[in-house]
Amino acid sequence: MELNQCNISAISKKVSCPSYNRASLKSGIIHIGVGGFHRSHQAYYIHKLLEKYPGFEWGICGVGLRESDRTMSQVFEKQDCLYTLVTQYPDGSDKSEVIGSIHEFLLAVDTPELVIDKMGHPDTKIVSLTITEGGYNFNTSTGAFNFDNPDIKHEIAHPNEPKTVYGYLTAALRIRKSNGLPPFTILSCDNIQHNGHIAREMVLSFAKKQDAKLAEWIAEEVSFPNTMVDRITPVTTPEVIEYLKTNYELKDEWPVVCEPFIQWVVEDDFCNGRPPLEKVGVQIVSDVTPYETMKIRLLNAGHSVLGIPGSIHGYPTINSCMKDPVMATFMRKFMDVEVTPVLGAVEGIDVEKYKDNLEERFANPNIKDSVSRICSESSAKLPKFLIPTLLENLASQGSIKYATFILAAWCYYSDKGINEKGEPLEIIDAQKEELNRAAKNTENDWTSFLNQPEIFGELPKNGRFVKEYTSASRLIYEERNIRKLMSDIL
Ligand code: CS2
Repeated sequence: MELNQCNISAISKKVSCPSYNRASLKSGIIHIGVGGFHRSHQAYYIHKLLEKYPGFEWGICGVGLRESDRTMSQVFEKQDCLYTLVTQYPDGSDKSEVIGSIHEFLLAVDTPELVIDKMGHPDTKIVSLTITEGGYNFNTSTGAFNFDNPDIKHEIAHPNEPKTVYGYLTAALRIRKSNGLPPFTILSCDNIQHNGHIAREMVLSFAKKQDAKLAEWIAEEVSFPNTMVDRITPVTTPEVIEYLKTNYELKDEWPVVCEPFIQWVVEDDFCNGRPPLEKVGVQIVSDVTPYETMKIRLLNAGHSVLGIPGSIHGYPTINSCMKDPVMATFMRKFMDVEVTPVLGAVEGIDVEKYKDNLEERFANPNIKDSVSRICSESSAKLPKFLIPTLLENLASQGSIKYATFILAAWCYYSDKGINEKGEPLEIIDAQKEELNRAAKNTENDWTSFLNQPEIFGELPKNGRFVKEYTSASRLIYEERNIRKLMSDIL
């Protein structure tokens, strides 16, 4: 049975399907960057609202900005934007549901004017984003907007020919302003600290160059709430597609798998209304900072602390790393000894329980989150997720051995490109070449990898760190047994 709107009533009853009328949905939300995560998280919350409240009619119009979004567009075309979300429980059971909250999808490279019209339409109240760190177009070392990007240059000169998220947002806001419409909220759902502030800063830097009057209006009228998002969503594998076929006779070309845990913490700052998200478990708060710091430094850094040495040893997934008591204990010690002391208390959260819960989530045997996904874009992740913890421990004379070992292991990972079993590593990183170049000379100069100021900043000037790093690096290269070294550190 192919998944599409016509076939909904014929789909196996074991799979729940939308009970609401999708035809009457209006695109209250335009979402840019429809990947697995958006579909397991925000689209799921909106689906829940649509199920619960028949009068609620906000659908999501998905937008893909890049040529690489074409596959999603083609799949959605066939499937009427429907997809199956498979939640995998630790006990091996799962729940499969067809999600219907995304009701249209536009591929901007094919129909740029449709995307602008949609965003400029009175029904649009929110434009949300999961465009990854790279999509924000800031210089990682200075944090400033990157005006050297050729697409940005083009958009500044030709405001009616948008290419990036900035061109689209300003083109649509310009229309709204001149039509006397209220703006939309720009809702960043990326894993970046202060994601709303960053989105605001970047949009304003761009708009000021393009149209100063518009920039003023945006500064006054548009809200950019900060949000913290959380749900582990591994890359969809062919096995999942097969699983749906065999178990439910359902043909879905691009389902999504996720863990049962879900969290969304959002600041209550919406300039043009918002869905009653709190009714489906979203935490609406006045300041998201403590939640995001905790999440990024424990969950995301914890993931890297498993994923980097795990890759080197030859474990394929995070749950396989967690099965190894050496890796699991190393990760917990990192959280207890290095993160917790500098994190301090988080209001309303029992940090010990949060960490226990993380261990269970990471160990979920059915999630099979690949180490390559976790290690992807480490050059953007580690400076935000791990290095701040290290710097704070250096300042307070705290422990640095776990975090430092991970940085030295990352050098080895970037240098060798194979694991200790001799198998090739799948390295996904925009800085892959630079990382490899910096790492290559390690055996002549133990700290050569640290000569990347945009990643390590002032860290290489700290004698205590350099000493610890040098000894970790030497051991990793000379002994070639990452697991044994980790066990020695415990
Ligand atoms: C992972 C995240 O890629 C990573 O660094 O840690 O994708 C993680 O799975 C999510 O943030 C969980 O919410």
